[in-house]
Amino acid sequence: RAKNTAQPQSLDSKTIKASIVQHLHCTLGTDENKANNHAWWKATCAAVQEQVLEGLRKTQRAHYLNDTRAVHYFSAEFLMGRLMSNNLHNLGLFETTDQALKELGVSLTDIMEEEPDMALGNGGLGRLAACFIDSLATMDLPAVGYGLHYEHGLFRQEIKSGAQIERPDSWRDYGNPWEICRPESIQEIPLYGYVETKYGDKGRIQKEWHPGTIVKGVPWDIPVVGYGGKTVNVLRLWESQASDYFNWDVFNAGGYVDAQKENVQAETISKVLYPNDETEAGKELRLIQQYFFCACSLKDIIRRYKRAHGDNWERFADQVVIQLNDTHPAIAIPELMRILVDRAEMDWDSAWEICTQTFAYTNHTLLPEALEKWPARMFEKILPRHLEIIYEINHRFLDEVDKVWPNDNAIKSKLSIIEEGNDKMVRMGNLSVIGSFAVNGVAEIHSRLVKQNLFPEFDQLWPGKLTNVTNGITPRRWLKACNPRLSELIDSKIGQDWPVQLDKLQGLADFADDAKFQKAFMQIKHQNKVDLAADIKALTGVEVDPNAIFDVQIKRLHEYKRQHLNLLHILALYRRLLENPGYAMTPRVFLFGAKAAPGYKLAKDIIYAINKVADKINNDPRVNQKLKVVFLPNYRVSLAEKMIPAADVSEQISTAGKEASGTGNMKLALNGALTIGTLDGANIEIAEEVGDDNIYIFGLTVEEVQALKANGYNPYDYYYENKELKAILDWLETDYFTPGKPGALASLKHSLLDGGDPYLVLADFASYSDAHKALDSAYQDSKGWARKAILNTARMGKFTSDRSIQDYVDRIWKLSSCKVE
Ligand code: 26R
Repeated sequence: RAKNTAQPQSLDSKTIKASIVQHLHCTLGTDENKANNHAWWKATCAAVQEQVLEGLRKTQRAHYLNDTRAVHYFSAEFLMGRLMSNNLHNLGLFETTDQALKELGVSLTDIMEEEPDMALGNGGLGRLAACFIDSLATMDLPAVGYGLHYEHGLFRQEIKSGAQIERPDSWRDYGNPWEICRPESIQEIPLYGYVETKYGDKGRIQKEWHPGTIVKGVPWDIPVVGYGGKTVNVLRLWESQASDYFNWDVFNAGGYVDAQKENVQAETISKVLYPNDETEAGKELRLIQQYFFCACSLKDIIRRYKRAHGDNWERFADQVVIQLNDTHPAIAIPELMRILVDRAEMDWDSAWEICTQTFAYTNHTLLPEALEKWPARMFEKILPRHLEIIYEINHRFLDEVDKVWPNDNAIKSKLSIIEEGNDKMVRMGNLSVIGSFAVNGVAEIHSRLVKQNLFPEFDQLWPGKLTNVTNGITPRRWLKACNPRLSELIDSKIGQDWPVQLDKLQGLADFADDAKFQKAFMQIKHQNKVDLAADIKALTGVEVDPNAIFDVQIKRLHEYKRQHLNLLHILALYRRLLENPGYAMTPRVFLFGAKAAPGYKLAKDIIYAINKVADKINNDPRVNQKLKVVFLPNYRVSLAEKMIPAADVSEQISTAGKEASGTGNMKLALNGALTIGTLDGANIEIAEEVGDDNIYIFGLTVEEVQALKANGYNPYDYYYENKELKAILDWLETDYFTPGKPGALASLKHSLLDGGDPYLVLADFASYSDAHKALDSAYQDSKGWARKAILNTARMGKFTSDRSIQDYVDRIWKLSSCKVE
């Protein structure tokens, strides 16, 4: 487990106060009397940023002087959320700044609400990247995050008459105080065009790519402050701009207006984050985005390497490791080959040796529709030289395959980077496995399935290359910063170093049966629920009782995550209450937060159904003392930070085998919520840690899912056999929830019956309902529940992202830490 003794440093409140006021005057051009919360927020950011930049300078100097090996985390997404609270906590300046602002008559909590979320990611994969760079800095590891500087992050969700509407997210409209533009590190990136074959001396064939256009990559650096404030790494995000150089001719020919058209095209590249989660769309612009940020980042890495090592490539793989966050940056593999072979004129084998010692790849999903494939023809148009290189990589690889499985064409076509057919496709997963020295899944079960189902032959070909690194979350953001009440209670019992030694939470287990501690723990939960209830009222107008069980499902909307299973169970409770007003149940508030991909019809239908059912139930006086349903719009990191500390129950109910890991499951359990979940992803490891008495597991296992599907699953069997289930599904076809619009919720029923219920919602319904009954009666025993909740918090040590990062360091990256100062 990670060893880290970082302790926050301190600075006095007078100094901070002076700095904030100074920035209010000289950076914001306003004063204490005129400033609104937004101005106070910006002035405070500027004051904090001074400390951050001091750390950044020292860190960069230390890394340079020590010529450190570094990890480069390539990711199309970084879901950073807000940075103010995080930076203050990591610098150890939270209390002092709170005090300084109080003396100025300003509330820190209020001004923190001014900060827009940096929503440069879709969900799990993007947030994982953000937790990882926090841990890397905290553990004093040399690391750079590389990604795209999207002008618009994930869309803002509004709910109009129950339906999702997407609005653009403009997080930088009023400036981002944390980022620094680095024009001195601009890169130029070629695209399109054709390849010329030349015959050089000694008969050597030289390839020259004549690009059709060139775009400029402008780097923006976001400092990443480690806990304790010593190491400050950077997240470098690339923005696309038109290259002046390329527009020169058009411009001189009097084409000022045409030149502006070129600008628009170039600037489109980093304009917007694709909002698809787990469904590949094969859009040209997305491939260009991927190449653009990988090419910029590689040039940046090579420039830095050459500054220390000149033209000698021998030490490149000793100094540089690149982690590919899914296949989105896999194009970096042929790009590095192109640089080495075409530009550095290295022989193929030496270049390939360097490549395959540099890259490592993380797989985040097994869903077939999420596995990236690009039409070879599209590839040829945008990146003609890269397609040639991929063919060459593939040719040499298939020769190796032939040595192991002679003349086996079936295996060759399965392992080939190219999927043959009318429209040839480039399989980015295969390219990633072939071009990397390590491949990992993100939870034990997921990694087992990667080996057994996704890449079994690769596992045979290269034993040991496929491995597991279970995901984690940063306890700084997901406990210390978001749940200050609980953090203080924990400090008082086990000391203050748990944020960097999360195993120490085990010490809380000693108090799991202590009546006083139970009371304090549950009172904090109650206070957090009171706060959330106020937010719910303000955001939706719905009143909820903090004495009810707060049951939370927060994650992207997807059939495999089964928000509709949750909804069917809510309908069952509603029906039971209508049929039997005395039906024994603890009052319950079901809370949802979820964005649907804009093109995912059924996901949007599920959001609509949740909202319509919520409307009906919340306004039905026969049940609304016992049952409430709330869909909180625009789920995002900053909303998660409010919901998680207030949750009693965590819904982790994906079909077994489909959720690679999940990380929300870890955040909720860490904050004392009990999981109701399937044996899927990291739920399995959470159950191992907390113990069977402290989690509600239900449903089919991976093996049972496979068996049921193999035997021919028929959802109608469950429909006709379970009267309650039938009544609920039929209810959806009436106009009970959508007066005057019968059938408005029917698509849900149809997907579960005629649609074949691909995620086995009906098969798991009865077991899910039973688990909820067990959970409800457990809640009746308040001491018993308090004990379970405390043990959840106490036993989450394994899931700190510091442990994940230590696993990567030991097993994949082989990095050493570098102390700053
Ligand atoms: C190809 C494109 C459309 C696309 C595919 C998949 C875009 C985005 C994704 C998101 C996937 C890769 C993702 O976020 N996966 C999640 O990764 C988390 C971190 O490892 C896991 O916890 C979670 O289980 C998994 O769904």
